[in-house]
Amino acid sequence: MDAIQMVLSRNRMKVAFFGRTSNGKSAVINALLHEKIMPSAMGHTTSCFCQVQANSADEPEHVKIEQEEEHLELSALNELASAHSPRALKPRTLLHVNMPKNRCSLLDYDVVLMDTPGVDVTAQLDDCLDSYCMDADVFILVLNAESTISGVERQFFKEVASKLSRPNLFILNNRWDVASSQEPDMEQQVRDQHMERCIKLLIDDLGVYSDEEQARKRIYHVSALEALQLRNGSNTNPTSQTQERYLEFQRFENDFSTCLAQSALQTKFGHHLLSVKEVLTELQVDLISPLIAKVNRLIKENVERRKDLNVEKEDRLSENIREHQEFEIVAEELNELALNVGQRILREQITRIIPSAVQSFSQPFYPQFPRQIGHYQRSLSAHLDVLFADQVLGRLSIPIQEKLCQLEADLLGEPTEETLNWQLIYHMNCQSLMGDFQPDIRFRFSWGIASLWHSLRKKLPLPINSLQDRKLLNGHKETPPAAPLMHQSTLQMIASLVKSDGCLGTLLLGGMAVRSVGWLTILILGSIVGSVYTYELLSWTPAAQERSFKSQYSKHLQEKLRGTVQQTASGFSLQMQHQLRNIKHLWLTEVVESKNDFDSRTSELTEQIQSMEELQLKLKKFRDKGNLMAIRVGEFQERYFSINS
Ligand SMILES: Nc1nc2c(ncn2[C@@H]2O[C@H](COP(=O)(O)OP(=O)(O)OP(=O)(O)O)[C@@H](O)[C@H]2O)c(=O)[nH]1
Ligand SMILES: [Mg+2]
Repeated sequence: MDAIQMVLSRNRMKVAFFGRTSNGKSAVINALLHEKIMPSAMGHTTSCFCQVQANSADEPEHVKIEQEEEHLELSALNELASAHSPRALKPRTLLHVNMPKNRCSLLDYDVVLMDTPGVDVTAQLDDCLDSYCMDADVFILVLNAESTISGVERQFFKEVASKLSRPNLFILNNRWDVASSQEPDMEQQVRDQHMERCIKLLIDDLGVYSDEEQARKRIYHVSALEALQLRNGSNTNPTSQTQERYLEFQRFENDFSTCLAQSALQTKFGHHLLSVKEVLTELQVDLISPLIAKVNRLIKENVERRKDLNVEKEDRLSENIREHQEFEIVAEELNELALNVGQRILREQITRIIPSAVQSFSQPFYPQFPRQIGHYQRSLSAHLDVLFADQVLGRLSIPIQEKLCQLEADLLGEPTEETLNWQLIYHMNCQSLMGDFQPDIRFRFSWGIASLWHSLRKKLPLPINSLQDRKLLNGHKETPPAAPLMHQSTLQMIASLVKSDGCLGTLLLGGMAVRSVGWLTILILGSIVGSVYTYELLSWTPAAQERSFKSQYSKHLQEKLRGTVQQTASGFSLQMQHQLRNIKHLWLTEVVESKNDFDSRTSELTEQIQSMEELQLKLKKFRDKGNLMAIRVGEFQERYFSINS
């Protein structure tokens, strides 16, 4: 009972007492309560259905008529429930008798005792029986041992048995004290007769038991009156027969309590037990097992995903190594391009483009105005600057940029804005290179001594002091030449002859010639020279002077540029390498980002796998607990429910 009380949610167990009038139903209840609570007297006494139950802790004992709010004193019970009282309630009424729990241990177990009017009265009250009594867990038939079981009682319980399948039924042959004392010699025979009839009722008429032994255990010969007297202290000196009957009453009380407990287990706890088993099965089949399977599948999927990710990472690493090797090859090619092609372009500019570009340069040339020549030179320089820049851009910068774009596209997917806009920086600035240019466009007779001297002077290093600090035609000042290295005395003599611009020198040389070849020869030669001189003088037009200027300009510029080819090409290479470094930096950043992304995805997957494994472990523990609980429930069921079955 304690166990049931702990487990059940205080659902009350009902015990209904039936029997003919004056058989002692109310007396039995009073004996169970250890005091005379219910009206009990000779003749028809209990006038209505009386439900004795424990009240809530803070409520005083009281009686209450069903459907009414008023709480009446317990003493009103005798007036309301006794058919002998003028205020007796009608048989259909239900009266609640609320007692403190501590008045009777049975009430403390939330048992409701239903006292009823005699079956000779209640037989007519089918509807009341149905609503007040048919939900009882235990039925107690109180017979009068002085007589035998009546047809009314038999009929009544047949109806009960037809409405309930195998009701828990106890039969009390009450008033055994009176019955056994009337015919002491016949006691055993009477007892056997009662027993036989009751067994027949239980097995044959009602069919609640199939086994005679089982039926026999539910039949008692008691004296409720004696039991009450012993319990309330009014009989302090019981006879051995009284004690014997009291022992049987106690046996009934004990069996009835056990049955009540069993009934409680079956009707109340049994339902919970089934629910528990059902819930455990559902949990196992519909929730835990599918969850474990699902978590298993997720773990496997994530482990596969992590494996794939690692393979992908390894592939990406190999790809990066290959990309790096390709990068180095392309970098080498580009370096080659910048240096070698750069040099070739620059050399082509010097040898081929400068002469043709200078010659094709077209702008009015006014040799008579030195300032105009300077302006002409600046324009020509600017023209060449643009031409050279275009050459470098078209033949070197664009191919290099295309290769850089391709490289970037291969490494990064697409070229960056910076590389798309990249080009070699190349400023020629011919004007500053030609800062020391000294054009000489004065007329010189090709056969003249001065001209020959000029030709010779170019081949021989001579001091030209007289030319120092002379203002040049292009507006520049002539810079002093390098010091002579050899033949100074001889060459200085010849130089002094031609320094007078051919006049004195010509006379001297002419005198020397007359003396050696004769006048006629000289005259002929003079005519020829004169004709040639005249022709050349007339041919020395501004256009011829421009051509001479351009030729000198070209040669000078070529000389200047030859020394810068290597350095300029190295500059191209440096610019290209700078851009390469930028591309490499971007690529490395992407490689690091990609690696970090792989690492973070891998660790994310690892975390997910770990948490799923933890969940799986918990689920398995939960499943094991469920299994253990199912085993315990099974054991419990076997232990407590197999008694009745
Ligand atoms: N000697 C003796 N008298 C008993 C015993 N049980 C009950 N009585 C008396 O029998 C009379 C009737 O008892 P009740 O308890 O009122 O009987 P009941 O079955 O409740 O009767 P109704 O309420 O009318 O249906 C009372 O005077 C009791 O004192 C018993 O075991 N021995
Ligand atoms: Mg009664």
